[in-house]
This record gives sequence, C-alpha cells and structure tokens, in this order.
Amino acid sequence: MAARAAALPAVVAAGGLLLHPALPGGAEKEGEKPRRVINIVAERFYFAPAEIKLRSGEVVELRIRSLDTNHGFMIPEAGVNVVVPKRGKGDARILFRAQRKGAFEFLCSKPCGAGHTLMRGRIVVE
Ligand SMILES: [Cu+2]
Repeated sequence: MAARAAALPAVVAAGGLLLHPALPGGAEKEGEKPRRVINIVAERFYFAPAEIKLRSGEVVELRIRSLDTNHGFMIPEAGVNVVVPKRGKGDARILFRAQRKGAFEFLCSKPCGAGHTLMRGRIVVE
C-alpha cells in the first residue's frame, strides 16, 4: 500500500502532473492512482490518437508529447489548458477523471502554424 500511495503525487507544479478532478464532479480520492496511462503525440497538425475512449468513472493519466514545436492541450469543458513543450523538453501530464458520459473536445491552444485549427480530437466517455 505504501508503494501505491507514493506512486503519484496529487498535484505537482507546472511541467509536472496536473491534477484535474473533473469532467465536472468529484475530488480525487487520496491514494488513488490512474488505471491507465494514455500517451498522446502532438505534431503539426494533429494529435494521435485523435479519439480516446474512456469508461465512465475511470481515472487516467494523459501524457502529451510533441514531435516538433510547442503546442497546447486544451479541454474546454473540463477547464484544462496546458502547454505541451517542444520536442525533447518533456511532456504535459494530466490526471483525468472521466466523471460523466459524453464526448469532450480537445484542441491545440497554442498557435503553431497554418493548420493549427485542425489540431483537435475528442475524449469519449462511455
Ligand atoms: Cu496549434
């Protein structure tokens, strides 16, 4: 149990793990850790995967890594907006609880070139 509790800090400052307790709803339970890590790649001008399926109630860690320049990763409905550092400078991590069913759009929030507005995808909670 001790190892489990130490696995993930609840909140780490910018550049580390950002705890996000919603899609709207409950606070994170102490000692809870994500069931899955979902790796997302950002590159001009797409996210891969562009569709992420979660089960309702599931807690996951999203790790977004850029293959080129700085990007942003925003989930408007969940109030998430983080910088995805440029290639070789680490990743952005979000602890994410799929609190309710539905489709939630994510998009690049940092202008990155001509196809910037094409950089979008969605999280589907079933
Ligand atoms: Cu962009």
